[in-house]
Amino acid sequence: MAFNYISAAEAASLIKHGYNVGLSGFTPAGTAKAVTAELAKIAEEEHAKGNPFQVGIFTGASTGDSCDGILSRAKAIRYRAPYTTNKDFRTAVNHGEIAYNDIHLSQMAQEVRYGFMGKVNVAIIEACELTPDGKIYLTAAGGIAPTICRLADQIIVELNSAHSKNAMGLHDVYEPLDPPYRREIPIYKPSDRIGKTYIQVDPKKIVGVVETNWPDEARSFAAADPLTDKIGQNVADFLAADMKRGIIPSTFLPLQSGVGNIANAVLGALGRDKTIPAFEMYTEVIQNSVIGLIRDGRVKFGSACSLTVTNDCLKSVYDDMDFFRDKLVLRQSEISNNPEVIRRLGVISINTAIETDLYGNVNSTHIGGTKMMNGIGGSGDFTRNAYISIFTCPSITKEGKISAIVPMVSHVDHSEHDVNIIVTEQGVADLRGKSPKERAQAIIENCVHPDYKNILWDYLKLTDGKAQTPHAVRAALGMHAELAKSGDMKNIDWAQYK
Ligand code: 0RQ
Repeated sequence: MAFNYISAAEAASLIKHGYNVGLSGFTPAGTAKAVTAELAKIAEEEHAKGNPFQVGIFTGASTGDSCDGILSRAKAIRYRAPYTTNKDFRTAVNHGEIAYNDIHLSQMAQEVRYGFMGKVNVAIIEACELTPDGKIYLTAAGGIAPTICRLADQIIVELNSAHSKNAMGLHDVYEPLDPPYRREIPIYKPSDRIGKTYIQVDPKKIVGVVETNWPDEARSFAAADPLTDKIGQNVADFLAADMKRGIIPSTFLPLQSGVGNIANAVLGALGRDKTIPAFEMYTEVIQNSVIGLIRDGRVKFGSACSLTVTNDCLKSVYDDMDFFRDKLVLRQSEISNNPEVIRRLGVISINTAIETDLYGNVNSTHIGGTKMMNGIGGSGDFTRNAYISIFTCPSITKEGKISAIVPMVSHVDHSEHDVNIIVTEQGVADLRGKSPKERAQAIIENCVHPDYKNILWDYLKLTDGKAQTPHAVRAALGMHAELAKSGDMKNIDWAQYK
């Protein structure tokens, strides 16, 4: 079939106020970019005329500035799920301007299919190739693309020449059936392929093809510093010791690692530690560090939802596809983050906390209990189902005025029932097999910054010390209240709670 080649502005004009728009991509990788940038202009024009213009945006994870940034600045987003990292979007959410539904990334596609979020009117899919019979070849991410293609009334394809056609073959496209017909997802090792390399759509649904040359908007991360290096080394030493005592099999287990500077440092340390054998990744995001480890032979295989790498790094992968083809696969987020598969494979998860409490509850999303940072992302998918779930964070932040370890977290994303290990630059608290009181001791002794150790021991003295989970309920958020009052948690005086 001959497609209708149109400009990004023409494509954007097909999107009406009140529509729900589904986008390809996962993180800025593979996200459609050109049409949303034009959509922001339409929203601004309509707002200038006094007309309402807002849409719902459904994606795999976060996007780049061309979606969440530009659209939130244009006040064009009514509803958004499941995850974002954009600063302007965050400001808008925390001013109550956007309805943000922050959910586990593995659940996004199925919740759209189940109808929890309303209809998908338009899907915008970034592709490196499109065939006349409706085969769409994705670029650097799987996301929720097959689901939104199937459910949307109309599909717009952004054919982006900034992505090499060498991305063809990288993907494993598989959409599970919904209950009561769902079967097991037949992945028994990270490298198993169970689907097709493309999305098949009815070509008649493709209402426009927009040719672009727009590189991915993935940011690069800061180089490791002594603090992130120490956290990374603590994780590597812990895993090496667990393998030595037979808890982790000698062949090792697949790893999941979150995004960011700490995640990069952890992977760097694991790569350098030759007591850990070459390993596989069953993860959601592959960052630059993993590409380096694949080249070095330290990572044998990477299964992920996206290649969230710098553009130089992405080009180097596309240019060397003969080497990478049997070492990488990109899946949809409901497969890369699937609880059934994560538990079957025995994935070891490593994610970053904003704060943790004395009993092992973790806050990954809310500053001070109310302000959204990014969202839970995939951290819950992996933590709950991991063979060993690890959280890392610096023991203090903001020049020591904030302790990352507090009596009670101000918001819970991962509960004490799911969190196995906490790692700071101070050391490692192994919470496995421990009662809450034993966990509190391990966390204060091993992970808390020296400036806060006595403060937390003194908090425990306010409790009766006997209950299953000792708390002095009025004082439990006292360190947060002190931060709000004086700007420094260290100023807490527990006497006021006696
Ligand atoms: O503030 O930006 O002003 O410097 O939070 O903290 O230490 O730079 O760490 O960038 O790795 O982010 C948990 C937010 C950590 C992230 C979180 C302040 C701190 C700093 C950022 P500044 P860092 P990171 C994979 C899995 C949830 C989703 C997830 C995240 C800023 O890792 O969003 O895991 N995770 N997904 O100063 C006040 C505290 C604070 C604090 C840190 N206790 N109080 N501010 N900060 N702790 C990805 C996907 O799912 C796709």
